[in-house]
Amino acid sequence: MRLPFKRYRGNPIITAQDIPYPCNTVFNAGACRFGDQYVLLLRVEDLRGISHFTLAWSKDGYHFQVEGQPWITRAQEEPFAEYERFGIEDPRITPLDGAYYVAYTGFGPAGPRVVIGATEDFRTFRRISLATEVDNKDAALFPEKINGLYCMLDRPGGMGGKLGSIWITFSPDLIYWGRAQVVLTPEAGWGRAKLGTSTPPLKTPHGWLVLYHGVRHTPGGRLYRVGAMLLDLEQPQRVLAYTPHFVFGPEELYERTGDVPNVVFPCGWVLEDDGETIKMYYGAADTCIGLAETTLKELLQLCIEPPHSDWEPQGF
Ligand code: BMA
Repeated sequence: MRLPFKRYRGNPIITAQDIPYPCNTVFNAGACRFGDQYVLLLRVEDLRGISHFTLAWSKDGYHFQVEGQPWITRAQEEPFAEYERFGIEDPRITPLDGAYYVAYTGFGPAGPRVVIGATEDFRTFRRISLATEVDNKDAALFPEKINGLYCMLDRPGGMGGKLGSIWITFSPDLIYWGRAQVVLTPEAGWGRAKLGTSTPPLKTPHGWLVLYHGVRHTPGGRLYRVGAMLLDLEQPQRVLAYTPHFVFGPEELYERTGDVPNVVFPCGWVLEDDGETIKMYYGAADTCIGLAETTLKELLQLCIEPPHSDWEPQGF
């Protein structure tokens, strides 16, 4: 089977050399369109090993100009400061009601938890809530309210070697979250150890399309790959179909080697104006950023299996 994503020939599109100040690595970026520009919210890890977010801008989605200094750094104000002391990681951007919401991982002494903030202009950023308790990451908001509630995918549990599943939770105000339900759990094979949402849900006539990552523990370390799932438009806790096999995995040298080898980790994607072409931005080996493209049609065609069926892998 041919996997649907084509890597950009100029990969990696952003490396630590492109950051105009000293840093260790740049990876796992949120992505969206803003006006006539593509925006990446880069996770930059500084030389202390603590991550912050820096903006990068592009007219064509391939060539990015990185801003001269960090945009969002660890919170100074409580209650956020306590939970971001070890840094902020893996932002997912969701345009919603005229604002751009960012769900990210706040990392502190008590563990990782999900933080939500927002911007209207990519200049000022306000933190809204500590949306989950600790031991939770990989969160992304849906781009509209469903049945009057904000909806968010997240991944409670999954730390310290525990199996991790994708969950959904609901809120009237982005602060109080509840009615949580499990969405997708690990199965045998490529996502045996953990699953987590990768990209914010994209609305299609067939359902909410979401990329998710699956982790497999191997004797050589953890292997991070990507699958796709389709959620019901009205009841987004329902998985209509998914790709039981991965659709993207580490192949190239910059994905195979780096601070954490064998990792591809998308946090953002952009649907082009043609309504078909998708640009997926992903962290490679926790060291740099790659871009791969596909079409909506190809991804939807691969989401054919109801989850947890007796699908037998072929050709793997
Ligand atoms: C996950 C997250 C990501 C990271 C990945 C691979 O748990 O922490 O930020 O890219 O591990 O190291």
